[in-house]
Amino acid sequence: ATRQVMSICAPMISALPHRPMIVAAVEQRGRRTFRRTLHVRSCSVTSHVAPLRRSGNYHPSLWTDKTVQYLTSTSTLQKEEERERINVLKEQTRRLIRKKQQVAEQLQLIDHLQQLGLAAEGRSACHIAALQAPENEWLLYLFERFRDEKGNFEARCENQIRGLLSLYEASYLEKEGETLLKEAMDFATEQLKGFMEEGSVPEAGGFREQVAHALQLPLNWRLERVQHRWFIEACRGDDTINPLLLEFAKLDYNLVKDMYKSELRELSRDRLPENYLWALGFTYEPESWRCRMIQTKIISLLTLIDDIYDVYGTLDELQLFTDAVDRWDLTAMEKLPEYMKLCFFAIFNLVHEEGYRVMKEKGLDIVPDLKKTWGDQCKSYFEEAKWFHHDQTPKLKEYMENGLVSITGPIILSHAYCVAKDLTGEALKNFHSYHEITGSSSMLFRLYNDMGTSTDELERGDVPKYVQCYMHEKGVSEEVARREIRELMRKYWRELNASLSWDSPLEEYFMNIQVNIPRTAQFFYQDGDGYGKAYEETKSQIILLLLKPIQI
Ligand code: 0FV
Ligand code: MN
Ligand code: MN
Ligand code: MN
Ligand code: MN
Repeated sequence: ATRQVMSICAPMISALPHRPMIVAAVEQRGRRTFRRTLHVRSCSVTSHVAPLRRSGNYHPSLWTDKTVQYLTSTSTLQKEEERERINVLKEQTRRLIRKKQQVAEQLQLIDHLQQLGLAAEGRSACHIAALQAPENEWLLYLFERFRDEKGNFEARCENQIRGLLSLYEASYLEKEGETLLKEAMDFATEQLKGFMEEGSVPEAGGFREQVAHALQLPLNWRLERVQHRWFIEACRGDDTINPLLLEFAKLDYNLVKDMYKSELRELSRDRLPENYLWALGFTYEPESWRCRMIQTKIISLLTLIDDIYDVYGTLDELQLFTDAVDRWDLTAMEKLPEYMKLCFFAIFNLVHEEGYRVMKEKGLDIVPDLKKTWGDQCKSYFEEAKWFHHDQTPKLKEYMENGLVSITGPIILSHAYCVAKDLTGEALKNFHSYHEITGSSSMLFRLYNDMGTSTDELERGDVPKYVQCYMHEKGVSEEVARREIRELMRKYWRELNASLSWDSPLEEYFMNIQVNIPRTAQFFYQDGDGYGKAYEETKSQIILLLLKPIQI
């Protein structure tokens, strides 16, 4: 049976040699079996002349199924002890929060909890009105204080620099039209850079390193879980952080990591730590495990399907596949080329399996929404394939309308929404109203991806991406295009920040995913294609986030 499945999948495998394979039945292939697969294919090709296939030439998988299966967790006994200790620390943290009366102190505490990966603790333990004030009054207050002293930083005490650092981070929550925040951003950036250059930021407690890290990239743009790990390590000697919190954070981090490992082991037929890292970027909270599981699966499928549309499929085949998914027509499967059948089946099963579960647990039918989003996804891929095969460069507007779907933002958000723990009938009915306000998140995802991947994509033969469409339409150089696109991304960030404040039973969970999509994209694409080329930063972060515990 395996042989049969392998021969069915063979064309798919040979076209996409180094992209992840999702189909459960396909066994793990090392390089050797891989060659055998190719051989199987060449023996089983039917009479007609096979079309000339292009290849994506991605590198081989870095993580074998064995590695994933042998991921070990802490022993149960030790885990029990750690849980007990965590409970004590949790109680002490709560007391700490209650004790701090000054808003400034509370804010600092909340900030530490967030950066240490204990945000849930901060949220459930207290509700600080100041944090929820839409005008960010506390921030303006902070800024005013600096403004009064502008040009008068003689003292340069560490506290002032810390204040500036908070101002800098907070200013990235700006929305369109908040000129004061923009001023605050420029001011704080300039001041902090100046202090760094003249060496007046103290080394002690890793403070200098913290400032350099912040200047490199603001907190609001960072992948949360990666930042937690970094922060826990970076603040070891930092005496402004309560040692209780630090101990709590380390124990909690390691325990939650064990949970991630068991999720990964369960998914391992898809064997893709990289995809899991995307899902973890979208939502890291232990209670969102259901979302991580389904995201990892759909990302595996989407990556494969994207490559079929980008590289492997002929336009006729793609038309068939698009129609089949659009109509959810199982009988259309007969007409699909062999290599597409399993793929179609996998989508079909995934959607119905999840639909079955949600109906059983909540009596709600999520299947129509999921079907629609898969249909839209394939149609957007198909649009790009047509541009490519007809050698067309779309108008920017046209490219983007399509591109913010093809990048998978909406499909990811739809699945996140539908599997939400707190999904209600009311929320499901309102699903469509959320769709529109998620635009800036998907837009940023597309732009981060295009900025990071389009050079390689063009080389291997792909549709012109935003950078190229921009150069074409505006008649500017690549350098200018990239500079202006970076500005545009700032605008979408402001738009995204502004959209994060509507009411819904899902509010917090869904909002977080929306903002985590561009953060995760920024992480993967900051130095080029960190997904296609996953052996550097991506690999070392997988090791830190999923394999290597924090030294207590
Ligand atoms: C597609 O990248 C791809 F593999 C992504 C976005 C990583 C997997 C993550 C998700 C599906 C969330 P590629 O640059 O090939 O995408 P485009 O749309 O440019 O072909
Ligand atoms: Mn692609
Ligand atoms: Mn594509
Ligand atoms: Mn791309
Ligand atoms: Mn591509």
